Amino acid sequence: MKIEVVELRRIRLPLVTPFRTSFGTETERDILLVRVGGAGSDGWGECVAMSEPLYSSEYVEGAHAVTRDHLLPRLRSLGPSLTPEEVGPALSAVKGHPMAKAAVEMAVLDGELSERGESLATYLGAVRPSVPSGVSVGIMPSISQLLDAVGAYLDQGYVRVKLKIEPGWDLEPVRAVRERFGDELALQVDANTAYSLGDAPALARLDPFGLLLIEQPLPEDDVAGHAALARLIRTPICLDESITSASAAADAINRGAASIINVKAGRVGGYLEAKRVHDVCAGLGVPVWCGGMLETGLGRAANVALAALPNFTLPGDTSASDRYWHRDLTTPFILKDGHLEVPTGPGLGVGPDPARLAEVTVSVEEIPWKD
Ligand code: NPQ
Ligand code: MG
Repeated sequence: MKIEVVELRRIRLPLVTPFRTSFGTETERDILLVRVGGAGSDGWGECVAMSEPLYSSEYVEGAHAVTRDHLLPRLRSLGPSLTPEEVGPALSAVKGHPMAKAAVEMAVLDGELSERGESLATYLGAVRPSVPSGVSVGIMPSISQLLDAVGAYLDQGYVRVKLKIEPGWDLEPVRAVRERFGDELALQVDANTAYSLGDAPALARLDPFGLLLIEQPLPEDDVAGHAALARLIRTPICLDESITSASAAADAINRGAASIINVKAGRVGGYLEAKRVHDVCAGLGVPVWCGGMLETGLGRAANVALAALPNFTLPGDTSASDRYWHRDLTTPFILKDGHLEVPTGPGLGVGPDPARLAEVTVSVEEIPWKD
């Protein structure tokens, strides 16, 4: 596509309910959006960085600064016309900042594919018209509130439940959910790095509950620890934070640290690398599922397209818009029989509703593009 203007926009969206994980509680999202304007169409990218560096080292102010000061100048040096495939290589000299890079690449993907009239799903290699929806359930003040929340999500049709856990909120919530909703419920847990290898005996107490997986029990950089833990517990280990690229995925799998992989485009630097994670895992016979970072309809659309690839054989954290938002930025994603439809329109297949966008915008920065 030929870029004529780039805009960095910050929006504020309140969550329908506070979301507590082992690393903190979120009540609203402060989101960086990237718009690349071309002759014919706009492309939108959504940066999944949180306001504080608690999930990973990135955070929204840092992502905004690195995008403006280090990523966009390199993108501009590619010349007036560029393809999505050129974005990653052009930004690779900048170390780290995968969420910022992913947002820039997503905007160019949406812009280019919109011009070509091709959907992101088709471009990535989607094989399904809809994807099964799981829901991620935060740490609650009490077991009874947790059971009410899980019951309400099951009534809405979610096909898989993930409980956020931490030391002191693990065995009892899992036991209570199993007792109330039965052994047939597809149930998994996510620790967001809250444990150490010394907690192996406590984590082994989850073994009898038939969990699909335990996600990221140990710190991001502790692949060896996860391999050791995998020999001490029966629940399959799935890695999220540790998987920063396709080669990191292959390494973790080959070292016995993970038998399932969570794929998030923001964590690995973009949807093209996310597809490579999918491909590498498929080659090694390891199933993957699509993670979530409390995205608006823009990021949600891209995640749903990604989740339609063949090796996404487990339901993802691809929840409906109303799991997080009173009103989404785009046409909302709605649960139909526990599934979300994969958009078929050009690019993301959805765009921001102008009135809603204006309502939630906090700042807009236009980046000079032409010389
Ligand atoms: C995970 N996501 O799988 C993340 C964690 C997470 C859906 O569980 C603001 C932005 C708040 C990103 C809270 C889910 C967040 C966030 C949790 C990501 O580990
Ligand atoms: Mg996770």
